[in-house]
Amino acid sequence: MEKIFAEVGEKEVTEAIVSEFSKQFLEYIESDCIIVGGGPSGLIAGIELAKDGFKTLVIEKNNYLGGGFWIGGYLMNKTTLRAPGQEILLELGVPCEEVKPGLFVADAPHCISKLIARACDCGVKFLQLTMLDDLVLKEENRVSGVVVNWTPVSSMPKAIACVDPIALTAKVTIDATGHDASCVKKLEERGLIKTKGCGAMWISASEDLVVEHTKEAYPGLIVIGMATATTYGLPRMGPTFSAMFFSGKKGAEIAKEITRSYH
Ligand code: 48H
Repeated sequence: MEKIFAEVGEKEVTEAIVSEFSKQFLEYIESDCIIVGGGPSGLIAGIELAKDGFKTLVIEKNNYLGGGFWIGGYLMNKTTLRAPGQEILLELGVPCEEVKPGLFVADAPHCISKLIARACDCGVKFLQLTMLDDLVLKEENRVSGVVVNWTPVSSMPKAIACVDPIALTAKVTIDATGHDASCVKKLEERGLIKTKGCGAMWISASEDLVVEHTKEAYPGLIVIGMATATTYGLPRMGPTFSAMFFSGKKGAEIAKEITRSYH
């Protein structure tokens, strides 16, 4: 039989995966920025940082990237954006339709797949199935990275899963974990910050407030996206996503400043 595919076997395939993964993992033990959460806000922040040459790692607890952006609302996969969010879709090459003045609709799978592809093109690296377990807190209570474990470890009985997590360091960390605000909650557990919880839905107020409150919530930790609403008690916006984009972009600019002045 004439063979179509290259003469490569089991050993070489396993070797390729282990050596390339290890090489990247070693390189990213120390990053400029670690983004926890690979939803829309985290991906946009990653794009903005990586395209300007900042070494950026996204930690995502699920296998898939994209967070809550695969779907619009109520299991319907049309997403909405209020102007000027459509400008970002245009930059990404995602078609959208203006259904009412200032209200745009697009296919959610198209939006998220383009966002993921753009993040990869810009050089963002990812660790999937990796869960935030804790923060690295040093230098007089400054967040200096994250402590992570494989997601499956958290769903195994303690008796057989006594697996210690490991630390990854960064000049700046971004909490992009959506409603969970997982990084900020780790500070709250230690009495270092007090979260207010996400408020009720109020679309016209919510998105501006989320962008306005996107900031360094604690030295070394920036909060973006829905994690901002959870942290500061802001109203929710439901299935509309422009604030996730603009908050991600603002968070990236703050991260660049912090990284540049880091020593
Ligand atoms: C690793 C984690 C951990 C952890 C969570 O939920 P997301 O899509 O978050 P945003 O802020 O980028 O976008 C929010 C948007 O999707 C949304 O929910 C809106 C607009 N809601 C409005 C409303 O009214 O409800 O993505 C967060 C990502 C997910 O992929 C999680 O799996 C991941 O973070 N994540 N990753 N370690 N501890 N916690």
